[in-house]
Amino acid sequence: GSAASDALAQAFVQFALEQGVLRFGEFRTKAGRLSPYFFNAGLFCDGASLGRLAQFYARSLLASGIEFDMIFGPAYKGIPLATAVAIELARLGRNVPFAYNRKEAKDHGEGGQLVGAPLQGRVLIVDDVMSAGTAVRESIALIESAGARPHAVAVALDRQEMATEAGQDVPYSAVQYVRDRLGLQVCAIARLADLLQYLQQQSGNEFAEHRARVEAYRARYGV
Ligand code: OMP
Repeated sequence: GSAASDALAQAFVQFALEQGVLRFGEFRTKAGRLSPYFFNAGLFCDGASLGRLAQFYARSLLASGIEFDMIFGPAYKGIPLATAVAIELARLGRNVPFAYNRKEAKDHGEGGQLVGAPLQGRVLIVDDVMSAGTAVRESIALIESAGARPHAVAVALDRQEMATEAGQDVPYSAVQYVRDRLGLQVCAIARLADLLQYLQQQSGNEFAEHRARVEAYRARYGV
């Protein structure tokens, strides 16, 4: 990335660590991998930190030059993220429609699975993390079945690890798959490489240990 996006990524890693959203330990990922780090966007759980998170998304989106007509937030965690990003973009003078889905279709009242603006045009998916790529594929299918065009994806963290196809690891990441095979544009505030760069620049044994574990994880699952 550019110097500006590198600086933004480093500031974001620091912010996520300070907020306790990015943690070290032993975590089981959705794809069943034992990870020495985990990013839990649900822990941006007050107004100020969610607002700052939205600023990071908006800045990295604007820097990416990605164009889009509306925002989609996949249930559950994508909903507050998409909402906060839409508010931040409007504050910056770019008011765009947004929508989100329910996990369970409603059979009364307005009915249906989608809430908010009608899904149309070039849709930007706003979500938390891309690992093996299951979550983003669900969003893409949902947008296509509504007759709209999945055009881009914005995530806070690209874990830069092998995607899975039918439960098998494949030698490319979910981001690479979505970008190169599906033709969507992808914007990540930070990537695993940015986390490692951050850890390299910290002194002290605590970070050295985390760094060694994260390096080992990348050697096993990284791309
Ligand atoms: P994939 O569907 O494999 O791309 O994983 C993405 C999802 O995994 C996210 O939407 C989260 O639900 C969860 N996740 C995190 O939130 N943070 C992480 O650091 C790692 C994961 C994960 O399970 O891979």
